[in-house]
Amino acid sequence: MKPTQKYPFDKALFQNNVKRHLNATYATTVEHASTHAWYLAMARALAELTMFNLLETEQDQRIVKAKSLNYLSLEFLIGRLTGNNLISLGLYEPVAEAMEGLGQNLTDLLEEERDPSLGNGGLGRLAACYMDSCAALEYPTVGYGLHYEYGLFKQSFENGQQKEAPDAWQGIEGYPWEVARPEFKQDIGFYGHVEVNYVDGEEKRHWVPGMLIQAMPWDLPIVGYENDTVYPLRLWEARAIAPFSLESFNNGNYFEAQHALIDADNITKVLYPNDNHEKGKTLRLMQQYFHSAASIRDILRRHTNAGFSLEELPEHETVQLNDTHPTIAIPELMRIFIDEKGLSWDKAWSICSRTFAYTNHTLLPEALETWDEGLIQRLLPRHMEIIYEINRRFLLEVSAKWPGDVSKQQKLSVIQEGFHRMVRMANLCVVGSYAVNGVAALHSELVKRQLFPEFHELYPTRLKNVTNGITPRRWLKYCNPGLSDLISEKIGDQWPSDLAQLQRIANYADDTAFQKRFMAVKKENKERLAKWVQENMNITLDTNAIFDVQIKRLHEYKRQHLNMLHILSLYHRLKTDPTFDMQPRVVFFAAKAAPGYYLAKEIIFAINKIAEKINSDASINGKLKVVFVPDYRVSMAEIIIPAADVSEQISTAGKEASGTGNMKLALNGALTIGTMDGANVEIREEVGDDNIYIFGLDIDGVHELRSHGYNPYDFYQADPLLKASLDLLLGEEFTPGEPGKLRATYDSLLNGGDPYLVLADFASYVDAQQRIDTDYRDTAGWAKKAIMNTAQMGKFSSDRSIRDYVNQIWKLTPVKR
Ligand code: 26Q
Repeated sequence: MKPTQKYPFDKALFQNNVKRHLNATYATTVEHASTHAWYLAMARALAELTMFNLLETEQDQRIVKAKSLNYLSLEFLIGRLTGNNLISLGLYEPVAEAMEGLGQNLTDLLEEERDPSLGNGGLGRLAACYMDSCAALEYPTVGYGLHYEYGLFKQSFENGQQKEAPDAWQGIEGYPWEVARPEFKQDIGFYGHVEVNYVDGEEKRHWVPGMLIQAMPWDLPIVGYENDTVYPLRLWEARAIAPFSLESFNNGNYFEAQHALIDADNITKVLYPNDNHEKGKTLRLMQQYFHSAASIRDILRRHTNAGFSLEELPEHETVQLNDTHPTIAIPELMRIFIDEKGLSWDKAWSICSRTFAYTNHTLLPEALETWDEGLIQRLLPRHMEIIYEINRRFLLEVSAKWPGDVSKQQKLSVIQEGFHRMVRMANLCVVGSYAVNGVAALHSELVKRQLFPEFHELYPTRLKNVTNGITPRRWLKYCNPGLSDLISEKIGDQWPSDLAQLQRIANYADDTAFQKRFMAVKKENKERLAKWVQENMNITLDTNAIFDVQIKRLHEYKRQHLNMLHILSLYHRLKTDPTFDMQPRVVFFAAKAAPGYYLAKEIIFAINKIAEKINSDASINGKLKVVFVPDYRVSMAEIIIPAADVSEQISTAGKEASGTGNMKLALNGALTIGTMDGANVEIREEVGDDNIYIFGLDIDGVHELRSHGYNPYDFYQADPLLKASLDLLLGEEFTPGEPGKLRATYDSLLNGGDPYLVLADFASYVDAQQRIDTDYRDTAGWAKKAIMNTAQMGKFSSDRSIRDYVNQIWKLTPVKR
C-alpha cells in the first residue's frame, strides 16, 4: 500500500499531531487517555491532512472553472469515515504502525467510531457511494445535505419488539472528521408574504419572509482513492437567529414570528425515519426548503465568485436531485433569478431547465411526494406563485400536444385537483429537469411505461437509465481484506479503481486450490460474524451452515415475511417428517422498521419470537438457527456481507427500483436468491443462470395474476406446506401462554388480500431454496458459483454508474490533481 500524498507521510510528525490533539483538543494525556480519546485524536490528525487537500481542491482554479456536479440529497449514509479514508489515503499500514508506536491497536481504535447514520437506507447509501466515485474519478463535485443532530434511530429489541432510541452520532466531543465553514453561512427565510411594486409600469413581486433561520455549513472530506483529491460533503445545520433581528422581519406578525422562533433549530434536529413512504409534515417541508435554499445560494456564490454570468450557469454547474426531496430548489432558483436578479421569466426558465436533473428511486404510489397546496402557500408564498406559473405554461404545452384532452391535463398537471389540492413534486421535477433517470434497466422501463408515459411522449429524450452501483473500495477492499488480498495476489491490485478486471478471476473458478482458498476466506469471515453474534447476542453458530442473509429496511414489498414463511416450512418439516434432511442453515435478518409502520414492527416481532423458539429447541438439533441482528447500520453491513453464502433479494416483481445490497453481497461471493426485479435482472445477465436462483412471478406474471383477481386463499387451500407454515402463526407455538400474538402477519396475508403476493410466490421460493440446499453440499460446485459472482460484478461499480451519469447527463470532464 503506497501513500500517494503529495506531502509524504511523516510518522514522527503524525504521532506528535495525535498527541497534540490528545492534549489540546481532548484535554487528556498520553498516560490517562481512553481508547476513545486516542481514536478521536488520531481521527482529528487525519482529518487535518485531508483538510489541506480539501482547501487546495477548493482553490484550484482548474476545478473552480470546470463544470461541477452538485449532488443534492436529504440523506448521505456515509458510514464510518476513518478506516475507509485511511485506505483512500494509502495510509492504512503506516498509520497502524504509527499508532502501534504509541501503544495503540488500529483495529480497536476504528471500532470506537460511531456510524454517522444520516440516511435511511438505499437512497442515502447510494449518495455516499457516488461521492466516493466522483472523488475517485476526479469529477469536480460538491455534495449538499443536512447536518441532522440525530441520525436514524438506534434500534433495540425488548421482548422481541423494536424499541427506538435517539442517535446522537457526534458524541459529546463532536465528530472529528467535520469542520465548520462559518464564512459560508447564510440566512434562510420562511413564511411572510409577497409584496408587489411597479417599476416603470412593470409589476415586480418579491417575498418578505416572516422569519429567518441561519444555515451553518459543516464540511466532511470525501477522499479520492489514492489521488490527493478531496471534495466537500457540505451539511447544513439550522440555528436560531437572535430574536432582535427577527423583530425587524416579523412586520407586526408577532404570533407567526413567535411560532417560527420555536421551530428554528428544530429544523435539522432529526432525520425523518420513513423509507419509501412520504408523510406530509410541515417540519419535513421546512427541512427540504432549508436544504435547497442554502445549497442553491452556495452554488450561485461559487459560480459568481468564479467570474461567470448567470446565463453561463448550465455550462458550469449541474444540480442532481436525489429523488424529489430537493424539488423546491427549482422554484427557488427561479425566484432568485426573477425577483432578486431581475431576469425575465423566459431567460430564468431557460437557465433553470438546463441546470437540474432528477433521479427517481421508486414507483410505489405511497412514496411519491405530494404537498398540500395550502401548506406551501403559508410557508413559501412566493414559491407557490412560481409553481402555478410553471404549471400554467406547462399545461399550454400539454394542450398544444393533445388539443382538447382534459384528462391528459389532469394527469400531467403539477397540481392535483380535488378537495385538498396537492402539489405533485415528481411532475414538477420532470417539467423542470433536462434529464430524468431510473436506477436500474427494468425500473427505468417502468418509469417510461407506467409512471410517466405521457411525459415520455412529450419529451422523448428526457427519460434515461443509470443502473445503480456501489463503491468497491468500501464494499470489498475495506470490508473484506481477506478476499481483497487473495484477488490482488491473482490479478494485481488495480481492481479497486477498475472493477471490470475482476473478470480475470473467472479463470480460476475451476481451479481447486483457488476454490479452497476462496472458501477459506469465506469461512474466516463467517467466523468473524459468528464471534460477533456470540459476544453480542449469546447465540452459538455453526460456521459450516449456510449463512443466508436478508439485510435491508423492513417493508412489506421486500417480503421479509416470505423468508419467515420459508423458515416456518423448514421448522414444520423438521418437526413432523423424520425423513426430512437439510443442510444446516443460519438465517440472518437485519432491518429497521419505520416507527409508525405497524405491520413492519409486527413482522420483526414475529421473526424474533420464532427465532427464540427455534434457537433453543433441542429437537431441531442445530440444523436451523435464526438471528435477527439489532440496529442494522453501515458498520454492521461491513461484517455481515463478507460472511454471506446466500443473498435474499425477494421483492415482489416491479416493486424494488434497484437494490444495492444485492450488488454488495454478490461482489463478496454470495449467491442471490431473487425475483426478476430491480437490478437482480442485470445481476442475472452478468453471472448467468447457473450462478443465481431466480424464482417467482415476473412483472408480466404479476400483472396477469392481478388481472384475474388474486385470491390468497386459493394458494393457502391448495398447498399443504404453505397452510401448515401459516397456521403456525395462529397458535402459541412461539408465544407460549399467549396464543394468537403473531396473527397480524397471517391476517394481512389472508384477510388483508396479500398485497405483495407472498402466497403466490411461496411454492416457487421454497423450491429455489431446496435447490440451494442441494447445491451447497457440492462444495466445489458452490465455490465455483461464488467465485463467478465475485468475478462478474464489475458492472456494478459506482465508478461505472458515475461515468454513465457523466456521459449521458452531466457532461463533466475530470480534473486530475
Ligand atoms: C419522503 C418524504 C417524507 C419523508 C421521507 C421520505 C423518504 C425518505 C427516504 C422517501 C423515500 C426514502 C428512501 C427511498 C429509498 O431508499 N429508495 C431506494 O433507493 C435505492 C437507491 O436507488 C434503490 O436501490 C432501492 O430499490 C429503493 O427502494
